Amino acid sequence: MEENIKIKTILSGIKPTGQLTIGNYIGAMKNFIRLQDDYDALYMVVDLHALTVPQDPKELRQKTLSVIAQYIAVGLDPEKSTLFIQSHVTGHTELAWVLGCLTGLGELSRMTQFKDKSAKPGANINAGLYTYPILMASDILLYNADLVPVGDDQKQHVELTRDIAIRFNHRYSDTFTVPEPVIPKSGARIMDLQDPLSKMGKTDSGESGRIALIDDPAVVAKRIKSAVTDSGTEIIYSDKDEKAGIRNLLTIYSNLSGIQVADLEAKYAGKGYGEFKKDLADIVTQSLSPIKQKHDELMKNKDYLDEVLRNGAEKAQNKAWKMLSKVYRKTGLVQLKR
Ligand code: AQP
Repeated sequence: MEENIKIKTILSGIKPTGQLTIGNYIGAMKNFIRLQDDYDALYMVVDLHALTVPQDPKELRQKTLSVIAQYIAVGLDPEKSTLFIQSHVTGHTELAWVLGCLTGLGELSRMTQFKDKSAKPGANINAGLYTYPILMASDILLYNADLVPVGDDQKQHVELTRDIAIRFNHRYSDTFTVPEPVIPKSGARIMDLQDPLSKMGKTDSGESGRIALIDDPAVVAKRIKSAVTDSGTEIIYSDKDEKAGIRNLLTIYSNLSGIQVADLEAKYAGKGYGEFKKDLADIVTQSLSPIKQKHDELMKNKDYLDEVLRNGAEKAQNKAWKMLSKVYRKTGLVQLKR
C-alpha cells in the first residue's frame, strides 16, 4: 500500500520597508529558493508588519510589488511556491489576537529587536512595534509551518512562536506544529558596510552601509570600494572586532561565489584590500545584475504580478480559513452550523 507522506510546510516573509538588501538575500532568500522544490513553500510580503514604522502609502504599494518581483527575480517560481501578500489573507490578524492573549508582556519586552529599534533616537515606539512578534507567530502558525528560513536576527521571534504554539497545544489540545528556524551556517547576519559591528538593514543602515538587490552596478562597486576595513593588510577571517569589516566582506564574497572562505584567504594572501574589493565588486554585480534586470522587466508587467498574487492569496486563504476555524473552535468560540 502506498504510504501517505505529508509534505512539510515551509514559510517565511519579508517586510516591504525598503529595498531588499544582500543581507535579506544571503540570510534568508537563498534558503527560500533552495527549499522550494522539496516543501509546500509559502513566501509572503509582510506588509502589515511594515506599518510598525510610518510609511508613505504610495511608496508602500510600490515597494510591496517590488518585493514580489524580487522574489520571482531571485528564482522563486510561482508554480512551485505560493507567493502572496500578508494583507490579502484574512486570518493573520485574527489569529494574532488569540495568540496575544497567550503571550506575556515580559516575553515581548525581552525581544532584542524591539529593544534595539525602540532605543534608536526619535524612534516611533507604537504598540505594533511591541506586538509585532505575535503577528509573526500568527503568520507562521496559521499555516502550520514546519520550517521557517530566517536570518539570525529573527531566531528569537521564531523561538517565541514555538513557545506560544506549545502553550496553546498544552492549554487546548494538539493544534499547531511547533516550527523550527532554518538559519544558514554562513551569512546569517550580513553587516553594515560602514559599521560592520551592526546588521545591514533596509532602514537601519544608511545608504552607503547597504547594498540593495536592485542597485545599479556602479553604485554597488562604489559602496564596496568605500566599505570600512581596518588599518592592517591581512585578508583573513578573524573573530576580532577590528577585523569585522574584512570578515563581513569575506562572508559576502564566499556566499555569492560559492568559494570557501579558507580558499579566499589563500587566494588573497599577500594581496591588498584594493584588489580584493575590486574582485568582490565584480562578484556582487555579476550576481545581482540578472536579478535587477528580471525585476525591472516584471515591474513593467503588473498584470502578471497581479495574477501571481491572486493565485497565491487564494491558495493561502484556503489554508488560513481552515486553521482559523479550528483555532476558534478549540478556544470555545461558537461556530455557525454550515
Ligand atoms: N543583514 C542581514 N543578514 C542576514 N539576514 C538578514 N535578514 C535581514 N537582514 C539581514 C533576514 O531577512 C529576512 C527578512 O527580514 P525583514 O527585512 O523582514 O526584517 P528585519 O529582519 O527586521 O530586517 P531589516 O532589514 O532590519 O528590516 P527593517 O530595516 O525594515 O526593519 C529575515 O529572515 C531576516 O532575518
